[in-house]
Amino acid sequence: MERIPKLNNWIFITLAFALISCGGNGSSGKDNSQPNVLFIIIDDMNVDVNCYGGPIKSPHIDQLAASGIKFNHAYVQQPVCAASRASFLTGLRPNSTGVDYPYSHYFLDEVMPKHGTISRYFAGSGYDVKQFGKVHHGIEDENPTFKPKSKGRYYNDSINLSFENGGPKLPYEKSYDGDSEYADFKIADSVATAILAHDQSSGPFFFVAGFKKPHLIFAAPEKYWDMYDRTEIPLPVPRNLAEGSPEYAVDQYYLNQYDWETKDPQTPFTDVYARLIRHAYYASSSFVDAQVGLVLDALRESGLEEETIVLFVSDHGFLMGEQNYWGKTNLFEKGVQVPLIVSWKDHIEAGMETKALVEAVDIFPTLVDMAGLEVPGYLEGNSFKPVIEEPSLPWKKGVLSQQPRGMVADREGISMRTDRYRYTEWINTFTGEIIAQELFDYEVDPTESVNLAIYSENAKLLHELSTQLNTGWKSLLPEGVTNHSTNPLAPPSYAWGGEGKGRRAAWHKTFGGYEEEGWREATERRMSYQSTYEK
Ligand SMILES: [Ca+2]
Repeated sequence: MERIPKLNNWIFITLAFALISCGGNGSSGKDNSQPNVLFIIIDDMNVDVNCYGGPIKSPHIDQLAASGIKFNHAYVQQPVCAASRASFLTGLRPNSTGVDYPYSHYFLDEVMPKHGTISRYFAGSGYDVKQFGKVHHGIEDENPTFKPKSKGRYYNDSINLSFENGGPKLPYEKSYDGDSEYADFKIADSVATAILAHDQSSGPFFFVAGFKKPHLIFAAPEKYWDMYDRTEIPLPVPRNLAEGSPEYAVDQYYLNQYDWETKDPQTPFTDVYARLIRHAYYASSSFVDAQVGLVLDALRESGLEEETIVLFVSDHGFLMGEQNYWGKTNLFEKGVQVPLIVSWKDHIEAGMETKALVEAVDIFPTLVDMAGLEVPGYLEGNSFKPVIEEPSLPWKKGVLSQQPRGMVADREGISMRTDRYRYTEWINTFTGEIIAQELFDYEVDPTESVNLAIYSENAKLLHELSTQLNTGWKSLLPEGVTNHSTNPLAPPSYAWGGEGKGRRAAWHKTFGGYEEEGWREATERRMSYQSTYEK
């Protein structure tokens, strides 16, 4: 149900605060009219949570949704940790960040120093900024005011011990330890402590709470497993890759990382094993839901709910056996759709939801806009504050996600979601040639079981959608909304750090040269290779 929020109330309160701040605290340099921001980021949580109609028990996330507005069509720009976070933390799209996986040299050496991140923007606006847990992927933000990064291991200690002693690398674990043994509890506890210790008279806070579960391995204490009867856990639909979709629509990477039932992507899991893995993911999700609850409890206890915007999001979705696939890095609906909730007591009416299409890249401008700060012109998202004020407002015509494939990203899928369709175009990244198309119509096939692009009667529709997609994201903005950003196209991702070793090796094998020569020479060499190929 969509209802109109208490707009007048918001305006009244904003005006009242403006009057108070004009008359009062100008000399301190702190503006007490500005709201706090609590930005909660979950790792690998899809929309199978209860408040999105799914089977995962998520009472605290549900409660947050019931207290504000729930976005039923929110999408990330690239469905993998590093690329998605690089995008929404900077407010830039993947073509401008140059990040695939992990963070690229271009991003770290040029984009971050030039533009910074949402946290740095709020820090520069006088906010007390602290980041907790997993915010970026693979780096700690170097700004010394952003701390502490919570100590606590990714898994619980007993699981680490099992791995270290040569035990199987299972993708799941039922633990008999308490919540407090997990990193996510320690992160929640740090955030809660910081909220309760905050002195609002010293200025607003911008706290980022980055949780690590339900990301693999799907681990949780026993009590979260006990919330489910495994025999009642639904099986994935559709069980097989959509009829007519290319096999690289899913990449099966995750089946090679752990000791699953089968490492053969062509062999689906048995029903028994599929239910076990889903059970583990549900338990791990319910566990992180409880940690989110600790943070929300602290906010309530602090008495700061009316002064604090809460934004909850996951960094991307996750397929749980749909399309015969278990993992991320795919452009199906459940891979790119994320839970997105915004709550602000007495400013946003409780219990609203919207079907407006929004993108994770919109989060940066939205939070800045809601806080009453100036939205930087270089951002490649647009504030969706108008949708929060009017959930039925006609909004974006389409939203975009992308996912490269291969160690040197020789092909890439670019996907557009409209109100009714998903259109995905797979291109050869050297030539730009379209090598495959996918089309799903959610009015007739909500689970994406048939790729309608294979039917000739859809040729006209495919042409229209392809034209729309290739006209670019600015053409998909709502009527009357503009974006004047003009950022340079990033060079192809040249991977940084130990995690990028294999990718860098593949690059040098394909394009020649040595790793020591530096990323700029390597990316320039690849681009010249591409232009040669085009001739
Ligand atoms: Ca992730």
